[in-house]
Amino acid sequence: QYDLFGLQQAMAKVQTEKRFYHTLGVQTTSFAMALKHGADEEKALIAGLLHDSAKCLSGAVLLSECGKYGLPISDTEENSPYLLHGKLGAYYAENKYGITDKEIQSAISYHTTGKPDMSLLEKIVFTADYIEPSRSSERIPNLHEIRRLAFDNLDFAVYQILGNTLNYLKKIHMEIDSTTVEAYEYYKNIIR
Ligand code: DGI
Ligand code: FE
Ligand code: FE
Ligand code: FE
Repeated sequence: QYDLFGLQQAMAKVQTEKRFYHTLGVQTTSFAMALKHGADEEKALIAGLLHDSAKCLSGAVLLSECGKYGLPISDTEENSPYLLHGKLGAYYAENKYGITDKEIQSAISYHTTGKPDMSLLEKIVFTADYIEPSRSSERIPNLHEIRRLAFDNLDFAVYQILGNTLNYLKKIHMEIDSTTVEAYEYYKNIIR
């Protein structure tokens, strides 16, 4: 149904080598997680492959592209334009790469901040992005545990990732998107 090889070649063209390597890792990890959790593995594969299609753009270009296509830009996104690469990536998935599926688009759109009550596909892409093989346990001390949780207790994995992310952002004094906080609070409340 999807032209996997064509889409891979398209990503290789718009990404650095390192980013493309990460992309292939997220693609395969999303696929494996879909098999484990009973999600549509084809959708997981395509969402993983396209999730960072707008990642290799400068902040200025992200802002101008979102402006051009009428995508909403929050104050936090204005201050940290890289947050827009999910939303713009979802737009590109539909309009550059012909992916009309709304579930795939949404998984791409929310892969950076997460959100409360994510769909299974959204949780898979959000988590696969964090645990794919090229992520380093030197930078993420509990990576091994999260990799196991990704297959055994997905909601708990999502909770751990959001907790790590918030701690990291606080440590480096970055502005935190309200969606990231809402997602964390939501998963904190449902894991027990
Ligand atoms: O694009 P990737 O690097 O593969 O991964 P990603 O899209 O999940 O982006 C990860 C970065 O996003 C990481 O440095 C943390 C950051 N991030 C997540 N939530 C927020 C955030 N940055 C800001 N400023 N605010 C947030 O709420
Ligand atoms: Fe990303
Ligand atoms: Fe992520
Ligand atoms: Fe990514």
